[in-house]
Amino acid sequence: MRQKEKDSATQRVPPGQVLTAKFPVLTYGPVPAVDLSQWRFTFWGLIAEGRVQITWEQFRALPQSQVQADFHCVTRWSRLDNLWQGVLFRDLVKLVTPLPEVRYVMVHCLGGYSTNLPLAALLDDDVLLAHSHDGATLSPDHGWPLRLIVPKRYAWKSAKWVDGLEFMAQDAKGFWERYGYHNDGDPWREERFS
Ligand SMILES: Nc1nc2c(c(=O)[nH]1)N[C@H]1C(S)=C(S)[C@@H](COP(=O)(O)O)O[C@H]1N2
Ligand SMILES: [Mo]
Repeated sequence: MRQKEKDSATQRVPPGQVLTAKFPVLTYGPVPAVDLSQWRFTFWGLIAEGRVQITWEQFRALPQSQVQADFHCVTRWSRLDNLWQGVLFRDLVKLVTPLPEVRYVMVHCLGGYSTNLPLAALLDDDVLLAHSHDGATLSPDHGWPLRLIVPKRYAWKSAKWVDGLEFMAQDAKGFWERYGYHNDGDPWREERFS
C-alpha cells in the first residue's frame, strides 16, 4: 500500500481495531446444513399479515442491490471494502406491513442465533440481506445462503443464515446481547460490552 492509501485506510479503522486482508470466520456453534428447496424466510410478530413466508425463488426475484462496506468484529479485526450483493432490508420489508407501534426487530437465524436492532437502523440505505461477497456466492461458513449486513454496527449484528424477522414494539436482547455484548454495538463509540 502506498503511504497516502495507508493514511486514508487508517482513518477508516475504528478505535481498538486492527486491519486484516483475510476474511476470518467467526461462528458460535456449527454451520447449519441448508436445502434451498426447503428454505423459507419468515416474517412474524407485529405485522398486519400476522405471518408471511417466502421461498428462495421468491427471495431471488426481489430487486437486487449492492453495498460496499467495512466490517468490524468486536474481537478487534476489521476488513475494509467488502462488496455485498443481495436485497436491501428496505426493499425486503415492503413484503409486509409492520404495525405503527413497531420499533424493534429480532433477526432470527437457522441454528438459533439471533440479534436485535431498531427498525430505523435496519431501514438505513446500507443494510442488506446478502447472498454474495466480493463477487462470489457466500460460502457456508460465511452465512450461505443468506446473511444480514449492518455496516454501522459491530459484525455480530451481521447475522449469518438469517431466516426470519420478528417485528416488535419493545426491545429484547439477541444471542450475544444477552451474554453481555452492547445493545447497540457502534464501533466508532467502542460499544463492545454492556
Ligand atoms: N448465525 C450467526 N451469525 C453470526 C455469528 C454466529 O455465530 N452465528 N457470528 C457473528 C460474529 S461475532 C461476526 S464477527 C460475524 C463474522 O462473520 P464471518 O464469519 O463471515 O466473518 O458474523 C456474525 N454473525
Ligand atoms: Mo464478532
